[in-house]
Amino acid sequence: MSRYLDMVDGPEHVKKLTVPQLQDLAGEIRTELIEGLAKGGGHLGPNLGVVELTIALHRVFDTPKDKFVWDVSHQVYVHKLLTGRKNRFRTIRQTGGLNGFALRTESEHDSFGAGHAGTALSAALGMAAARDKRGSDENVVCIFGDAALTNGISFEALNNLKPSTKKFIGILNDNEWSIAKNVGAISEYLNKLITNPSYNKLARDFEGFVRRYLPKGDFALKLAHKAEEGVKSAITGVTLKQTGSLEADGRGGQGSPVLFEEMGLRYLGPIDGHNLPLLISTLEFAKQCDHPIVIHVLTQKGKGFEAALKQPEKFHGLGPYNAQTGETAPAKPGTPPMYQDVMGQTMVRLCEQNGNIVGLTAAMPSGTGMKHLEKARPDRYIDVGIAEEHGVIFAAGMATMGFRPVVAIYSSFLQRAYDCIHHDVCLQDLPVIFCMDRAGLSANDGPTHHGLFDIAYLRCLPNVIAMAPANEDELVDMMFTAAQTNHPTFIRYPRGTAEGVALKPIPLIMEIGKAMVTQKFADTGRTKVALFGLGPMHAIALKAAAQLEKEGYDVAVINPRFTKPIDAAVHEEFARVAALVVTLEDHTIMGGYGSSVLETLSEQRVTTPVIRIGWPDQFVEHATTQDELRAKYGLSVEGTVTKVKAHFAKAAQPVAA
Ligand SMILES: Cc1ncc(C[n+]2csc(CCOP(=O)(O)OP(=O)(O)O)c2C)c(N)n1
Repeated sequence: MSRYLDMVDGPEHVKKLTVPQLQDLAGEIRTELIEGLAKGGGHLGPNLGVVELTIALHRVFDTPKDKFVWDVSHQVYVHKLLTGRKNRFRTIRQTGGLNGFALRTESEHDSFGAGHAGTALSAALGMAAARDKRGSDENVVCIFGDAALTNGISFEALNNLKPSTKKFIGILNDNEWSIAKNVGAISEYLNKLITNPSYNKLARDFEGFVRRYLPKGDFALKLAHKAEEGVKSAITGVTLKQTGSLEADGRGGQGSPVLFEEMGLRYLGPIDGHNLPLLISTLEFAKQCDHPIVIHVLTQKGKGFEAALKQPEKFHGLGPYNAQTGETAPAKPGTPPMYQDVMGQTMVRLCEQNGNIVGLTAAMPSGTGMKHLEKARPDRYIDVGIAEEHGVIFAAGMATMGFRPVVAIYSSFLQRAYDCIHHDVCLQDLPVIFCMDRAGLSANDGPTHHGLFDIAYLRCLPNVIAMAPANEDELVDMMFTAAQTNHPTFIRYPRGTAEGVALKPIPLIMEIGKAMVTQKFADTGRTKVALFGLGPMHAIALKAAAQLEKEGYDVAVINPRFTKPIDAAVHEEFARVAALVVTLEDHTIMGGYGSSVLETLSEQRVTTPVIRIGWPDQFVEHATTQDELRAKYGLSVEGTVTKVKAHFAKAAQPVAA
């Protein structure tokens, strides 16, 4: 039997199906998500949670004229399936395939790209304001999660809503989870909102609207009443805890019980986000409202897949899994540990030795490895929510009181806290330690998640010490070293498995700014090439050296370890005797480590040519594996060897007359 999904090539086809047919479509989409992602992985749980919501959105609104703005946009897979991309769906997050997030260049139905949390409300508000100014009539619908509300930017947008527009539709997709369990007062507040009996009053309020606006008000009304039951059943599914009532306005006064209303948004909800007819009628209603409105929708992360329901954190985003059981393959014996786990386990060791160490994550306990600390030393572990700026300034505050906070944030997410690094940490020269995971590529996530800019954005800031370990043992050394510096200290390391070297029982405290010479010149009289391989590129430099030696070169390999301060003496020493210097970094070439080598050598009047190997001055696309992208852009053994040989081949050519 053919599927309704096969008939849907665009949102116009969603509009042709009856509600029961759409309910069947929801089931088909769930199957497609579960089966389609099994091979390559992806954000399964969040997408299973928004199936009915996305269908209802496309049933009621008309993209691309109407604009959907999704926060983070990791939950747009269903939207992709319904907007002409279903035939390419199984290529998602793979080389040449669909991107895992909303991407303006991928489809006219993706009105705003994202990957970082907390941007949707601002972007949508900007669109609504632009629409009002130009006098057009498209609807702007912003879909944001409960964890997006832990982010400051979301509140900046809400604060600015009233003066910005009269028409705006927000959908709060509340599933109680961030990647891990959502944290903080806002999440407790949302819980109170759900469990508070005053929602009945709100539902009655909705009733009045429905009577006034909808021709088939009776039908919608029945649904609204069902909503109340629906909410309760949804609540049982979502296992909400009763967190107290909201008799007043949540601030101790006797005004509106709902914060959103104070911000200028009419609040509707909570409603069951898996009840398709209810969602459709509520969105129809929202469409006709001539004032900003927010609909509080309760959904279940992982809905329809037992394994995902049981383990929402694991199924937020994962690699390949068994489509029947949800099982994932265990790591092959002998696989090196993940850098993130080495970092988390080292935190536990550091805390044992130093009573002032605390670990901080911005909603990423598993991704950063801080979960190890959470488990072993909950008293030393802090999750601030998706709040990178706050987290960095919070750490700065703790540092003024004698603590040594270790802030573990992915390189690309830390970009958001740049001013906090500058103004609150570096300017006051506070000893905050930053562990920057995903420094380098996050291949299948793509450009929103690649961490390719941190060396450049940090090396211009005074007081910074910045390092990059070549392997997991050096990561441990660097963390112990960082705990002894009295300055802002940054450690960048890549996503995924480490090199597989043994960890020394007692970590080495490194001399700040000192490189390590791994392989000296053999002084055989052959052409000398000095390879400076930073971080994970050190291993590539070593392999390239072996090949170049076979080709007749005399090759030295240096592990720079520090990008600030760089070891000027070692760079000068090797550059003076080499015929060619090659710098290798898992970072954009523009302003990165290689640039600092060029500056240093120029200052020392060393004129040896320098080839910089790194990522080009463009946003690098997503791909199935990091190795594919490294090969494509020449950050590989072959790429290095080819560039070196090409350099000398060109040098040997006679100069044209
Ligand atoms: C600035 C930033 N920090 C952290 C992340 C990592 N991250 C991706 S999704 C997510 C949780 C989102 O939760 P929510 O908005 O409630 O959506 P849900 O997945 O629950 O549907 C986090 C922390 C990010 N994308 N951007």
